[in-house]
Amino acid sequence: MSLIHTLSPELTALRETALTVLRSNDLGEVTRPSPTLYPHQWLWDSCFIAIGLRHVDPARAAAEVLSLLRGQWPNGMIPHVIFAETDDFYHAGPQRWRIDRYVTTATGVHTTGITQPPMIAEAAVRVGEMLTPSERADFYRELLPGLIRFHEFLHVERDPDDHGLVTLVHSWESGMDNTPPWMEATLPLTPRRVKVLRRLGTAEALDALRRDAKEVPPEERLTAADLFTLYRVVRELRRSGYEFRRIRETDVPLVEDVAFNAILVRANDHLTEIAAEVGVALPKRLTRSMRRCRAAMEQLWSQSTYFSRDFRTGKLLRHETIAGFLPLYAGVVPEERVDGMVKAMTSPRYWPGYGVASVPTDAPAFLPRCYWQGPVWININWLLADGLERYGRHEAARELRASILNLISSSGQMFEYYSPLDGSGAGSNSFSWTAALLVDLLARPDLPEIQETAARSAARTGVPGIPAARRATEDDRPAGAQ
Ligand code: 2M8
Repeated sequence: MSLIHTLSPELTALRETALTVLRSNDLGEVTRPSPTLYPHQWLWDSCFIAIGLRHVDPARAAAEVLSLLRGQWPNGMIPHVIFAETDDFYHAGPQRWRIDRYVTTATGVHTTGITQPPMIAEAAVRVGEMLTPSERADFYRELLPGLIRFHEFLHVERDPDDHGLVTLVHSWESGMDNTPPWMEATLPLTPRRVKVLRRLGTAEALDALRRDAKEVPPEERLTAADLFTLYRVVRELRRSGYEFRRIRETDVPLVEDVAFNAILVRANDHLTEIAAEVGVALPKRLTRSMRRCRAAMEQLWSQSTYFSRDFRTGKLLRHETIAGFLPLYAGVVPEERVDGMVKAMTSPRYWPGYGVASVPTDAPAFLPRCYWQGPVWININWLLADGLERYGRHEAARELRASILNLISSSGQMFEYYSPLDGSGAGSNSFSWTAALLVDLLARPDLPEIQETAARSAARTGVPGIPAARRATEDDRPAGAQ
């Protein structure tokens, strides 16, 4: 498919690298996140992948989105992973979940027993933009019944007390597996043998038992102690038959996750748009839940940011993370808060020069190359840029996209995540959503302005993509920050 702008030779080569990654991870009608670490289909990965693929092959992108329905559960849940048949090396494969004891999925495929951020409606609308009106109507009609059931599942099964907010039962549902609020919420479930090893200061011994750190150094992943705790949560979920009313009787962490709910609010808007376009009326109960969810986001605000909340205690989990900015993407932030949030996001605490970090650089948990404990993730930065734009902060959005462009082009490779301090790549390489969202960035109509901003920042500072706001607030660092 042709691009709006002619790319420079460097960007043409970078785009080709991205397309090669997408091709090599293509399993037919689904795309795996990466060749070794993630050999199956993940829910939100497929959505971000479709957002990139739409520029190359819109029909294939639509198929990527629709393929998620293969795994739908009878209760409407769309699972976080649909397992490919061939693999047996993924560290949390079908044997951990044993879902066949409890359900039969839409097409009999094996899946996990949890879900992931509901990016499907967003992906559908973005893919829809690239289809002809009649292709789009067909695509929407095929997707809609399953998508409605998924949103109903979230609002009913996962909000049984009518709080308005949806509750997650595993940090893997948040997609941000080891961010500090989730690790705090999960700590009480630490298995006894892990506690003993921790006490003895020998928890690293567990690294020998983990399968996820064969391709990626363990220090770039969550700790073995955290990983084995997450496996224990899976065991508890399995024993509860994956039913929320039973899960809530256990000590499984239950979190009203701010990022997930923000994505859901936006997805609800998209769902409404999709249904209207094909003349389908959404169930009344669902539209009521959608309104309540949007309004309930306000309960997550405190002083200067939004936090996730513990479902059982009703207490906010007061760890600042990038998730606190996603209400901008949802469009639920009152205008008087926006400048403060943008200032925080573009300050060196979050944005020391290479995109917005997942955890602020002065937080005790911050580790620049460790998974969701500090690195820059391209998908969340994509959501943030979109949120900035929604609020008319076009310059900040452009700076952010320029920074991401510089970040990916400086390594020339599609890493899973990058250090916010020096831009070095970490985690898995040949990572699909990095590739797909780069393709999306390069297809933007405002690419020339983004490139100009990127070139200016790099030339002026020597550091790719330092935002204007940072220069203005160089002295803003909180006392005690490094
Ligand atoms: C990571 O999570 C999986 C478990 O779901 C894992 O570590 O094995 C997360 O980064 C998640 O957000 C992502 O969807 C998944 C696949 O890329 O990997």
